[in-house]
Amino acid sequence: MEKRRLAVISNRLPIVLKKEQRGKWQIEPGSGGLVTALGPVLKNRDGIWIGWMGTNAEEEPAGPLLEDLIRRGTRETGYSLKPVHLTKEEVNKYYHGFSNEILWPLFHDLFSRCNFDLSYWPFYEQVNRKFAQAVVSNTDENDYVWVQDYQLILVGRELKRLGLKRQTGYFLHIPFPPLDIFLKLPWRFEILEALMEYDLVGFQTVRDLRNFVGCVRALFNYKVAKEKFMNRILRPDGEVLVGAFPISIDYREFEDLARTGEVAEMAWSIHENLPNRQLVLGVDRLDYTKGIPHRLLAFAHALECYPDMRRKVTLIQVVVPSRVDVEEYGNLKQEIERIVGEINGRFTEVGWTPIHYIYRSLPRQELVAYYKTCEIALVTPLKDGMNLIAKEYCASNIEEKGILILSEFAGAASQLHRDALLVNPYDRQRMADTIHAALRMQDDERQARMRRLRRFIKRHDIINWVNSFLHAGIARNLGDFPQAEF
Ligand code: GDG
Repeated sequence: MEKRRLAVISNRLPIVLKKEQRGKWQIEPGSGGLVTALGPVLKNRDGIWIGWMGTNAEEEPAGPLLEDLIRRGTRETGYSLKPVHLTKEEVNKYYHGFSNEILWPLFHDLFSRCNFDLSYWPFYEQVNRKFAQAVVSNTDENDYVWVQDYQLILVGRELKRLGLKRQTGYFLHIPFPPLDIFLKLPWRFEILEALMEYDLVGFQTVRDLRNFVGCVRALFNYKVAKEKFMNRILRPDGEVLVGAFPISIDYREFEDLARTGEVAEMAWSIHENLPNRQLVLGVDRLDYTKGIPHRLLAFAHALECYPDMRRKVTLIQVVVPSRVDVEEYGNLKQEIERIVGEINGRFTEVGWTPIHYIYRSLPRQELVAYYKTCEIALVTPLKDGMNLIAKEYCASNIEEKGILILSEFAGAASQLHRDALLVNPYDRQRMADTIHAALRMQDDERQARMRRLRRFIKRHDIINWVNSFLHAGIARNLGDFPQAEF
């Protein structure tokens, strides 16, 4: 593949700007799979990352200090960081508003949670234009521009409106909804048209890809040429390639961490403090798409239907604070805590509490210790683009005794369906039955399933994902890309 400079455009930069207690500004490196995966590629290609710093322009440190912090970030990451500054109103209407009150719920099939406030759209356009302007100022026409996620759908369109010629790719991290749901979006033509302004559009799964193609056919009646691994949408003034590129994790990082002495010690101490029982793990960002109340109620139903589980099973539910200043999320937190309280109040006996509830972000090592030691992972979102927890659990489960119970509505199910136990998160009875069956599964079956899951994820890791996308985007064919046949 030819070596082109890469520009990644995402809502957030891979560094976080923080004000310490004494008023001094600091930068901290961002975490997560995308940062880990793209870091080496960006370094190797003299790349740049354009994004928002997560602060309101009105509150940011003064110009020279900010520039100094950015320079430090650039030195530390090894590639250029280019911040986009947003005002408080822009953050409210583009990010909290259009992105998180309209696109997020709609694309997760939760139409009734959408707030189609008319004042959001102009800000969504305005901020996407700002990002496009940052691309104009920081790239040249030999660069490959890779835009990430639902907050920035219009960047490709805005680049064209600014008269800019760039080869562009776009990846959607969340699901793409089916036609009957997408049709409800008041800006459905604009959003679909804007997606077709990129040269390559990637989705998490073939199901998302099919939904998108279905919408294009219904709303635009464009011809779609099928190829082995991708589709080509033929517009009157050009074509766009669309494909499925299931995202993954840095497998090696999780496996290596799970093998360290510190993690082994933490894992041992978790089980030591909860003796003679199997541990079931749930880890989620606080979000209504993750199905946390449904899962807790299914666990309670299992305790009700299968009394042999009592005293022998504990559910550890980690909820990571997210979007905490949004009322809806505050309400969800209260609902979760009420349900946990009720279940514990109802079933707790001396020496046994059925649910251990943790509401904070865990250090990576501790998270991996839970992944390594818990016998079952319950990953049951109502809908999810992929769900990385499912893959991280397998990568960290080095003793290969764990069982993954996975929602059929997580993108990960499209890859892991053979060896995970699939459930419908709305079906409380089947969830309860599956938890009970998992607890009784023999060691050799557990091991065979987990071994296959681990082997698959190891082969299809995040590096493979980056390479596949760039190969398709830059070389404009998928060659031997192995993951998404349709
Ligand atoms: C979007 C899509 C898609 C979680 N708790 C802790 C912690 N985490 C980290 C995990 C994992 C990440 O957060 C969560 O990733 P998910 O994939 O589950 O979910 P979203 O944040 O909703 O991400 C999703 C993803 O984009 C990628 O395309 O899979 O479908 O919604 O990496 O490790 N990390 C630490 N402590 C915690 O307590 N350190």
